[in-house]
Amino acid sequence: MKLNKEDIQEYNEGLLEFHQEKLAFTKKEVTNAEAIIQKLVDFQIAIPSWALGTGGTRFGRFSGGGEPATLEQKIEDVGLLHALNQASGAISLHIPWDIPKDAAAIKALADEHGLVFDAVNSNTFQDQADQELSYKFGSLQHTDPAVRQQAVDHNIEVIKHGIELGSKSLTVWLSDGSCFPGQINFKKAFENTLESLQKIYAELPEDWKMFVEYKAFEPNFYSMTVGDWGQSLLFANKLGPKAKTLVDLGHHLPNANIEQIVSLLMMEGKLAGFHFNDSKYADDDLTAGAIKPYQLFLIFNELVAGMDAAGMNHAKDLGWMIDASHNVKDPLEDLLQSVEAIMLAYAQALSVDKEALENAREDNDVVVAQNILQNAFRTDMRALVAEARLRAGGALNPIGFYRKMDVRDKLIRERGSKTVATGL
Ligand SMILES: [Mn+2]
Repeated sequence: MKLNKEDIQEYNEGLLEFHQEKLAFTKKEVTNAEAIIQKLVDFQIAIPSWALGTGGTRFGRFSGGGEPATLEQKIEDVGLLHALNQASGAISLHIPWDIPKDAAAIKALADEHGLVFDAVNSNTFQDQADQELSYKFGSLQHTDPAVRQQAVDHNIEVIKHGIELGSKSLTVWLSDGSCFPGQINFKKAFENTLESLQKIYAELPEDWKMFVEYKAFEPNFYSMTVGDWGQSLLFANKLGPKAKTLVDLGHHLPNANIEQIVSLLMMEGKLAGFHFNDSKYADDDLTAGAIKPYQLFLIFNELVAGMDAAGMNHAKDLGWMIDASHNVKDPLEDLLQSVEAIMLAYAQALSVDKEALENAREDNDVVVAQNILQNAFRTDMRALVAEARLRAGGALNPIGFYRKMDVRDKLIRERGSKTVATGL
């Protein structure tokens, strides 16, 4: 299904007066409000093709129905999100869950919804039905060169799909590691992985990047071969300029200072981009900003500072994607909440007086430095984010409109209550 622009406009008119009052108040408080609104209009966050269905845990999965069963339906769902918020204009495909059989037709459909293709993602963390050799003991790190080659070939195939769709990056997340002390030789596992990654890197087109994503634990529980940003950066530095480190917010040990990691990766020109989600305990994959919104803001504060210092385009030069799972919510509503939280944190970071902050730091005025950040975080930016959506043609209240139009019920009627989207 598709949303009608006129319906969105009519809905917005009913909310306009109150919105404009709020906006006028925020503009009094935030001196660079217009510049922030423009940056928000430009900012797009990719939606992964695996996040459109209900997620689950090893204890079960409770589908809400109407899930997209095909790649075409997944593109339609991202199209719905983009029509609502005008900030989800990209989709990130996971191979082999979403192999485009007719790339030209898929590209045309995406184009119809105003979507482009973000990073393509390979999968060597599970065995596929038609797969010859098993990844039970790793893929790119495997002791058997034939398994490593199979995993390399898969990644090269993913690059080829990406080229057909206009993607510009390959994200490699490996579950490689070990579950017990003594199981693997750490050095050999690293060297095998590096050699495998080098073979994949050699196949990247000139204007492509390789995103090396790290994760502290799970599914391996003793060691992960790309376990933290140090290991990822080591690989990225050895591989070359096209390889960079991808930060997934849920992939750290508890209480890691992610904003500091971001700052240093940017200093090195090695930050690839982000996978947004939130967590309380581990890789919980909850809605961005649901648990630690202040951390999300502090990360954006470093991102904006680092991007500005390097003269980067906020919207284009780093990869922005949501990587979350929705166990108890409508996936589309959850994704709308995540995008809103990311936009709010970004807007708050854009409002920070960088010069005043740097002066306070130089003077060791701890109180002023802390206040500058906390004041920005405590400023209500919802009207600016809504205004950006309004100017771009989206809904003032995306979830409100989604519910008013009974979108989920319509999807259930269209697709049935038993469809299952491929994914996690
Ligand atoms: Mn991720």
